Amino acid sequence: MIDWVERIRQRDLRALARAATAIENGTPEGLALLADLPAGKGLVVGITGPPGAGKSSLVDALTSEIRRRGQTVAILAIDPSSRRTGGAILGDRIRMQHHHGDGGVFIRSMATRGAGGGLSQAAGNVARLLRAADFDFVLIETVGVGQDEIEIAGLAEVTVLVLVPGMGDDVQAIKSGIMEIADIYVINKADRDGVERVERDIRGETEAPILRTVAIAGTGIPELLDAVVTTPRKNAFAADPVSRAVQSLQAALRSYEAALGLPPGALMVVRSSVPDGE
Ligand SMILES: Nc1nc2c(ncn2[C@@H]2O[C@H](COP(=O)(O)OP(=O)(O)OP(=O)(O)O)[C@@H](O)[C@H]2O)c(=O)[nH]1
Ligand SMILES: [Mg+2]
Repeated sequence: MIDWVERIRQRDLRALARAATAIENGTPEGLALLADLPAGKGLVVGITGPPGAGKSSLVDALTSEIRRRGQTVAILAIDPSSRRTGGAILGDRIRMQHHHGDGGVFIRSMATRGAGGGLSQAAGNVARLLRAADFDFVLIETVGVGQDEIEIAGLAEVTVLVLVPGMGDDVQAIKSGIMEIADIYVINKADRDGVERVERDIRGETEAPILRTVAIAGTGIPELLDAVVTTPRKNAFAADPVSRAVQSLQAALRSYEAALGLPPGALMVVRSSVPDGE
């Protein structure tokens, strides 16, 4: 396992893939590994927004720009389980394929599990793994449905909300939820009609930067990456952890959520140092 930590820190892509599976499945090896991982220093960026807004296309374009700048990136694409059969993950994989074979890019897809999305536990732990691997960036794509986008904001240090022209009243509809958690707004598909309208709607709700992109043409991507790196980081990964020995992680999380009214941020599973039998 020590050996694994070293390989992960060196961004050995095969070791990373195996470790991610172990962590996702919550195997004893996976949990033990989590306890041994360093924090890392890469910037964790959440990319969220409604289905089909162009999140994967943006992640793809950002990846190309990051590589152009000589930096490395890990991508975590998260899909609510209910959408998995829709082939979205497969679609993401195919789109990203031209980064395949590039040692500076690691791509991982996962479905959320369990009640309440389950995003925070498995995805949070895999995000920790990717961060420990010392990529310059960890990009996390999640679909803006239900609770997941709120949880992504707890996990990411910078959250990008992707919207598109023609959303009209939809901006009002999502206002109460995701609008509040965004550090940067992107109006993607800016090649379409209705950009001004949606920008006006957003402008009324926030002081955060609003950028326009055409992900499939690479337009606005350098500017978006500049905005991402200059946005003050939220301390999701640096925050003092609340720690407690528990019998059941799930039950403890529920009680924290109920008590604090907040979704959990990055989860750190620490191995018990109490010898067996005590
Ligand atoms: N015209 C136009 N089409 C775009 C742009 N960006 C993405 N698309 C197209 O929009 C569709 C959806 O793009 P994706 O990147 O898969 O969107 P997504 O938000 O990841 O979708 P889900 O993960 O399924 O929610 C694809 O057909 C893209 O080619 C853009 O800037 N302009
Ligand atoms: Mg996608």
